[in-house]
Amino acid sequence: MKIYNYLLNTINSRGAAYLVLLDPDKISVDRLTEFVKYCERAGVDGFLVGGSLMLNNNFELFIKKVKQSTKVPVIIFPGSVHQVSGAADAILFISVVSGRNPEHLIGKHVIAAPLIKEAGIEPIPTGYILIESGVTTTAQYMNGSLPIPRNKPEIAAATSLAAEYLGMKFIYLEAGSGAENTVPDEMVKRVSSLCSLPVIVGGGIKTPIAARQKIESGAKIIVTGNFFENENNWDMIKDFADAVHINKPMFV
Ligand code: 1GP
Repeated sequence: MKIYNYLLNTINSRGAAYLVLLDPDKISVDRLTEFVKYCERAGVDGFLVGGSLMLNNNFELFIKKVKQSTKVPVIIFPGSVHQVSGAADAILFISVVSGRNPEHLIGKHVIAAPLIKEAGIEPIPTGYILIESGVTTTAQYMNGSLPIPRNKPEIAAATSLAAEYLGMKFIYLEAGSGAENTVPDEMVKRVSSLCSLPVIVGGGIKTPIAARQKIESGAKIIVTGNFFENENNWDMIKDFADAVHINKPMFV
C-alpha cells in the first residue's frame, strides 16, 4: 500500500496529484532521462508507464531508465499482460468497468496476477471507465467495448459507485490518449459527488486551465501524456503541475 498511500498523502497535502504518462512507443529513449528530470523539477508527483500497443520490446529497460532518473514513483499503466515489470514501484490493476468485455474485466487479470506477485510490485485496483471523446481512441478500439456516451454522466456515476462497492481504490475516467475532447466537467462532478473514491482524469488535456477545471469539478489526479510528446511544450509542465496542485496559488 506504499504507493497508494503516497498518492493519498499527495492529494491531501497538495490538493490533487499530477502524473505524467510515458508511452515507450512515443518517447525517444535518448531524451527520456532529461524529460523525467525536467518533470520532477516542475513538481510532477509520479509517472505512469505503458501504452495500448507496444511496438518495441524494451519495456523493462524503459522502466529501469525512468527509475534511475527520478525519486518519485513509477507506476505501470498496462496496455497488456506483457507490461509487468519488477523494476516499477506499482501497477494500476485496471478493470474496464465501463465495458462488457470479460477479458478486460477479469480475464487478463487472472493471467497478470501471478506475474505481479512474482515481480513484487504493488497492485492498485482501479476501475477504468472509457468515455466517448470524439473519434475512436486506441484505448477504446483495443478494448473492444463501447465507451460511456459523454452526455450520460449518470451512467458514469453509477458505474463508479459499482466499482467502489466492488473494492476498487481509484476511478480512472479516460477519454483516451490524444482524445479530441476531454472528459466533460459535468461528468467529473457527478462521479465525484456520488462515489467517494479519488477520481483520476486523463485523455486530451492540453492546457493548465483544462486541468484545473477537472480538479475544480472534483478530480484528484490528472494524467497527461500526449501533450508533452512534443518537446516544444516541455516548458509548460510546471504550469500544469501548479494548476493541479490546488493548495498552491496558480502560475507562481
Ligand atoms: C491516456 O489519460 C491518458 O491514457 C493521457 O491522455 O495522452 O491525451 O494526455 P493524453
